[in-house]
Amino acid sequence: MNTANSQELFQRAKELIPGGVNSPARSWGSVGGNPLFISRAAGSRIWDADGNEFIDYVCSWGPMILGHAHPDVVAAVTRAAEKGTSYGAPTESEVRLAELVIDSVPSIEVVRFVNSGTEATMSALRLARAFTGRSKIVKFDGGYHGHGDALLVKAGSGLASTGIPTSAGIHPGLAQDTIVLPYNDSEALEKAFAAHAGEIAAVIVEPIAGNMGVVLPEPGYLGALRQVTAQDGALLIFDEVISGFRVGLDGAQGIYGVTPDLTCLGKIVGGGLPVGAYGGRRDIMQTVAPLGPMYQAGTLSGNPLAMAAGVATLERLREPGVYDELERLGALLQAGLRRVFNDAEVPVTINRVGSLLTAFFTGSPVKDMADASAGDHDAFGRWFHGLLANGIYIAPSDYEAWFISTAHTESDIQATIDGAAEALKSV
Ligand code: KE4
Repeated sequence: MNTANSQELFQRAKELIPGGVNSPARSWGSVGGNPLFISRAAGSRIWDADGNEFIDYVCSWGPMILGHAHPDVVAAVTRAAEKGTSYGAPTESEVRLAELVIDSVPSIEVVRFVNSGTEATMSALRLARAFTGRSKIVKFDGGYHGHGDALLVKAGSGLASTGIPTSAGIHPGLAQDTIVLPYNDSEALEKAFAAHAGEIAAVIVEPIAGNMGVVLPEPGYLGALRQVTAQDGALLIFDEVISGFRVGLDGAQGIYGVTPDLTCLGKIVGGGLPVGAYGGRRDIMQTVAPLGPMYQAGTLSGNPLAMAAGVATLERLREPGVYDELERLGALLQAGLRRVFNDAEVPVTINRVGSLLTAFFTGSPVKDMADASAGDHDAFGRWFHGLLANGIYIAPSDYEAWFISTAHTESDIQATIDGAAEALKSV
């Protein structure tokens, strides 16, 4: 595969931008080689700077659930841009997107828009500390909630794949107030709350983990989180930046029937433009400035172009049958991959919820970060490059997810299964 233009661009980028990338998750450090530079995308396809075409399962790490350059989204953003790109004042589009979010997400009565998932989780934690007057927080090993200081402790996603689970530069005072527990371990949770009764402001959890690879909550686990936090007076925060609008209009909280006190959103809610959101119980959100003492602000929060992309995306997701089709395609892909791994006699565990999945190179169940870490990452790296050679583009880490869009077709899925079988020959 000719990648000369990507290589030349990467050489230039490395001189100007740390590691040549604006997010370490895009570096190919854990799989080897240099990242491809993408020049355009449409539907389920992306093209790199050398014109190589791929079926895309990164989908911008989740936002592109309608596929790339969806005509309705492009038209909405274009119309918005022709009226100016930012005013720094409230607009109707923010009201419209807030109505769509509040109508869909069970826990959200009031919502504040920000510019990223990181801003959403940072703000939600600050809000939890302001509302409860408490300092400690609980997160889970392998959980990734963006790069807010308090949360870069034993985090997943790019930290796991680059082997720096806890970032340098985190003030010790912050890190010591962050309690990290194993995911899917109710006993460890109960012990932590017994040891820190009345001290914990919030538990923040990915209700479907997506940053240790996709890991599902064990039956009853989310309910246990809800019960323990409610009993102690701590807030429960669902970080649905990945799962929000991905696994259904009502997210993981809708699937599992557990309602948190606050929910963080990102990715899909902005339709590919920079939007994050945090929201929840009205009494808690009254603490947020200008109503209350918890301050959070942003020049481009509620940006009209980003709002237009989010509104256009959510309006299409509300159409009948969208999530049934995503489930159908996800099930086809999971079954096909299981078949080709079995035929190749390569152990695999594929965790999936709807159009969100990860293939782990292990024959054992993957229920937490320890299980995910035990996978054969070198074999994954070889498979990653084999997939690329067969026109399939997935995240350069098995601590990430595959994302399927409504633009993916059954023939895309079949081509992916065939390509995966071919790529397994080089594993
Ligand atoms: P952003 O700040 O990247 O918009 O969102 C942070 C975030 C928060 N919560 C969850 C559950 C997330 O998955 C993320 C970001 N996800 C990563 C990939 N797993 C984004 C890719 C990247 O960091 O470049």
